[in-house]
Amino acid sequence: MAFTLPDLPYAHDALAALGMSKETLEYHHDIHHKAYVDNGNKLIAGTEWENKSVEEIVVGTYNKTAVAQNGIFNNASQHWNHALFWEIMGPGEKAMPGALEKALTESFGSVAKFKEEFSAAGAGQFGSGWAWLVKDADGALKVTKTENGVNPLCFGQTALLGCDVWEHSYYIDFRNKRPAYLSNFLDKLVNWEAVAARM
Ligand code: MN3
Repeated sequence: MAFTLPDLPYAHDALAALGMSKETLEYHHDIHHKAYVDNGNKLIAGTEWENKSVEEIVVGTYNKTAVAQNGIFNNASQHWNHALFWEIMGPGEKAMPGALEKALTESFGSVAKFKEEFSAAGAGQFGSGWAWLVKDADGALKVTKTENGVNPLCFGQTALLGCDVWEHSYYIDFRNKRPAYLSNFLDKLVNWEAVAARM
């Protein structure tokens, strides 16, 4: 089915005091994410993917060698990634639900250790990509990183949290300081209620 650009779940200036400016969200949501939606729609028109869900398209076109499938994958996957990214940030209360705190402590030793591991994954992704907190098929929580638009659906994992580490996500607000962007993301931007709801 045709992709649709979701509205941001908050105003464009709602995260400015937390380190993600109105200008970043105007470029990132209104221009970058919209381009993935528009290009994806052009590429799936008239193909076998036209009436499939975005999840089916991501899984079905991942790692295929045909150039046309690659283009569809990149745009579909980035559309899915960004829809998740907007959802797991927010301007409101940032308390972490107890169930999530317990799960992170069990898997990583502490919430602080989880944050360290997540930041290291994002900072260590060479070039464009994403850092993730995922739930594996066996229920274990893990930190991963992926290149370009690849996402956890490709590996049968449930994405609980994703952070865009493409330069367009942080260059306006943090210039080249990706580690500072990542720690700000974890400490100020993540809506942990939304992350817990994905468990
Ligand atoms: Mn992006």
